Amino acid sequence: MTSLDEKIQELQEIIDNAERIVFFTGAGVSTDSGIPDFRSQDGLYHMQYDYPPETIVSHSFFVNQTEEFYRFYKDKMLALDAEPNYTHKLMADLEAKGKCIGVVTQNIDGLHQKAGSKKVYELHGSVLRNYCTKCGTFYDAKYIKESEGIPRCEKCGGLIKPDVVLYEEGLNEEILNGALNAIESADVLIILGTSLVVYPAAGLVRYFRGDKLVLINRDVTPYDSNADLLIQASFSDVIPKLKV
Ligand code: CNA
Repeated sequence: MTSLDEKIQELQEIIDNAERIVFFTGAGVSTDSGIPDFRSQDGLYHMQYDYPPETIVSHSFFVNQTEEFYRFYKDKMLALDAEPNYTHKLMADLEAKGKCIGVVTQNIDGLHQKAGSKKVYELHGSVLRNYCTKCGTFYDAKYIKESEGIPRCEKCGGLIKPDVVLYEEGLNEEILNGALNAIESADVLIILGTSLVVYPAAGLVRYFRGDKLVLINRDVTPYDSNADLLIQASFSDVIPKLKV
């Protein structure tokens, strides 16, 4: 049985020898920044609401129960004070060093960019961008957070919608293609902090054709047996030990 230290050493060697790393991330990379994920023990699925989170962050719920949607969304998904942690920073540092060619993320919190990552493919959009559904006027996340009840456009009174891909909505094709190209041209794919059960996003990892598939996650995922290196641990026990 390989110890955690040996696995971290192996990961360090993979990173040192890599030329085109792509990271594929999920909500787990932001839990150390204080943003709850969906499926962990402390995640949003284990908290008690009138509806499951999956139902609330769906297109039909947004349309039919807009006030309830925004109550949950502002309370649980808009963490404007959150700061990037060591996991976001590792990816940004590897990009600055020319070793990372992109971060494909399911996250909507903007923390990869805040950490300094430039090539970020946000499969599910971002809470930082919001648009009036009538006239298209842009609003920042602070405007949404500070609005009373349902946020409305100052210009035309239209309903404002976050630029976030809700359940039942399709992914942006340009972003999807960019993410696919990055994954296909990577020599190392490092998957972090995702349960890999939300499709079509999770299916993208199947397009990897490179040398090493690394999976770091606290809980089991359906892709564990595909990994060349599987590290089942908390990021706090792994990432700070790596050198860029
Ligand atoms: P998920 O299904 O909640 O899975 C998260 C995974 O991360 C779990 O398997 C955990 O084991 C693992 N994990 C959590 N914390 C740690 C840690 N500290 N160390 C190691 N592993 C950890 O989340 P997914 O991203 O897979 O699900 C996709 C959804 C969640 C996307 O549509 C996101 O938009 C959505 N989401 C995003 C955010 C965000 O942007 N920060 C927050 C909550 C939900």
